[in-house]
Amino acid sequence: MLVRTLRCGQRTLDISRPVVMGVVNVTPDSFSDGGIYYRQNQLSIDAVLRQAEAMVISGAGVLDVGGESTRPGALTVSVAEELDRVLPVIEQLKQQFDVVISLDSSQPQVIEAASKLGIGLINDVRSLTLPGALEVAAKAGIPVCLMHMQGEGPATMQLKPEYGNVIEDVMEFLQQQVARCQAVGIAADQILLDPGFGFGKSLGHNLTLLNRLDQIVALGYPVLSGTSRKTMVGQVTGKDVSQRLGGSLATAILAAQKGAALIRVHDVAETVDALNMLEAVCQEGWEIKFDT
Ligand code: 8Y7
Repeated sequence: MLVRTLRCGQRTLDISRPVVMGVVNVTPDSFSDGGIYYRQNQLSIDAVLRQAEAMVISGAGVLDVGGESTRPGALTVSVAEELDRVLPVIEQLKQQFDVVISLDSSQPQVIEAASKLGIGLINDVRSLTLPGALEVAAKAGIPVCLMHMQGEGPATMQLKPEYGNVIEDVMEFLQQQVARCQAVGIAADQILLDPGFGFGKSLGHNLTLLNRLDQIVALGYPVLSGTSRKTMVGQVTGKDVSQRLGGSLATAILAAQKGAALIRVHDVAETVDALNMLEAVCQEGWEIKFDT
């Protein structure tokens, strides 16, 4: 099998099979986990580290640390606050765990500070469009995940999503972002793409994008898929955010089958099991290997 790898700073990620990225939200107001690390508005780094450890033991290859809630309608947070939230957590995660640490941020100052702490991936839902973000990302020399979002940001993106052809529009946007990255010297093998499920998209848009994810994969860059516990899962299953595991696992499997390289999830252990099951069934030569 062709081994595909992603150079993430000092670490190299084997992406010849889908890698699970565990979500580490350092926000008091995340929609999906509701600020589980906060007690009376005080961040508990211990609680974050325990959760991260469980994710690593369960098989996460990447931990995605974010200090800005990007749920629909979320309020903005100051750069100082974001730095305060994420830097101590990144520092500890780097020390304690042998996985790639990804930074979920759009702010150039946060990206710059975190890259000095040795993060291995920049995950920006705004595709490095804030002034200065592209330049600090290029300087960091680590992979960047470019995500599609329609609208100005989480505050307004869900008001009225509209597309000519959602696949074509998303692919065109992503290719424009690739060109911007290459113009500042970011190598092609350091770029990941993401259709941005839930970011300025109706249910129909999200379902179409998942169904046709292979077309985005065919652009030739590793694709990150993030559907875990999202509204699209709630809309189909009729379930509240705490009851979306089954629906989320189905979307993870679909994304993996269509070629996604990274699957961003809250429920790492369950997703790893589901992906291992998928791999066992799809593996070439399994008939021989498991013949009795
Ligand atoms: C995504 C993401 C979120 C996603 C990438 C949530 C930070 C909302 N979603 N990053 N971030 N892709 N690359 O529900 O889909 O987790 S936050």
